[in-house]
Amino acid sequence: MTTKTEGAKEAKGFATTAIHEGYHPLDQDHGALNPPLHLTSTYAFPTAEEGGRRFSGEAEGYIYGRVGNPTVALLETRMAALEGAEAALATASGMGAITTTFWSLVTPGDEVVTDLTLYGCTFAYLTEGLGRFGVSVRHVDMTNLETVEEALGPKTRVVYFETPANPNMRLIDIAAVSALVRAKAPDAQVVVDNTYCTPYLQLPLALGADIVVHSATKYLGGHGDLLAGIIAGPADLLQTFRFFGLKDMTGAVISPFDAFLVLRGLKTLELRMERHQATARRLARLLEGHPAVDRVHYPDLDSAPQRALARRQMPKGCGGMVAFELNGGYASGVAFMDALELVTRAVSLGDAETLVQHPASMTHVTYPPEEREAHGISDGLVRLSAGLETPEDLEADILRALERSGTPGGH
Ligand code: 7XF
Repeated sequence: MTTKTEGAKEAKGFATTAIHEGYHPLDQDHGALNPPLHLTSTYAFPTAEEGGRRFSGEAEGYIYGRVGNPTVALLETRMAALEGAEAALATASGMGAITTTFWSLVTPGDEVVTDLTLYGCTFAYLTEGLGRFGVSVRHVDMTNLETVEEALGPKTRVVYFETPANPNMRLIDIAAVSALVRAKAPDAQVVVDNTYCTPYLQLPLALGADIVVHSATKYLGGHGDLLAGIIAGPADLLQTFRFFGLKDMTGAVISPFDAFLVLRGLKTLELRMERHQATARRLARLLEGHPAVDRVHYPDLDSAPQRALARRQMPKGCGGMVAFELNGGYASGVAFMDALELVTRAVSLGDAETLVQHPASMTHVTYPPEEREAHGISDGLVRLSAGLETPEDLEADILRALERSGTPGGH
């Protein structure tokens, strides 16, 4: 009989890892195909002395749900394998992953260097949150390496960015920025939010980054039924994140049930990402060719300014997100959204349902209005998360909405 430990020597393909890593049914008492869901907040110690030894770190074993759970541990093992990381830590949400990372790393006087465009709550946390505790944040155009170099210094502790960025799809060169940080600010950690791509499309650690964070609420979960986050990186750092950042600073602990659902989502991640991005590419081309549309942001289009970087950094494709601006700006954007019948008006992304939202008034409303444009979030920008529906039905809905919205050129 082959057990998981004997069979797991050579590196496996992405989907095999996403389905099998860390669990073998025949290693369990009942041979259950699916990993068990351990709904427990605490664990019995065989003796008082053993309990003490676990607390002091002399003995291995579960102590309490805020520091570990077997179902959550399997998700962490699987995500570490998929990201090519030594270790991973699951959290209650993407914001839980981001805040746990920062609270573990920074102290007053430290500096954070970040890109101009970030998810709205990440922006709010860095500026309103960390700023109150003596950590300064420098927003620079990270598509320009000279600007990044100028911003780095002896106080830089974290270099943080999303690529593709939410919501405007700008790309940051992970390898180039990581090499620059190694040379100019060796004490800094490069942290990449890999939510838009997932490890199926992009592996930041292999390109030189130190840590990856995710909103697992999105593609990793994949069904719009949970909130979760992931951090992946070096084992020693992640140990601190678990026993200080997560345990003492944020308490942003994932529910074992949500960890179970993310594990289920991972089984179909490769299939779903292929379908999401095939549809996104198709919709991006449809929009680009439509007279009512002013600009489409999708890095795989022939016209995309960062196409060469996209090919290098995301060789399997650019994912399922598309952003665009209609000729009539904000008014046309909302009229278009209201005219949609199949595509759902909702924030979030990576679900089976195609979702559309208006960043300036929704996900990125946390930016001061006068600064939003400078951060690449125009008032007319509409963001679409391509779902898994029949692509022809989505195309028909979008074309109909463009016609009905009275957008200039929409007839
Ligand atoms: O705490 P969450 O699981 O919602 O994740 C926060 C988060 C972190 N990084 C990126 C790139 C994200 O997009 C998100 C969440 N974004 C959603 C959105 O843009 O629609 C949140 C809805 S307000």
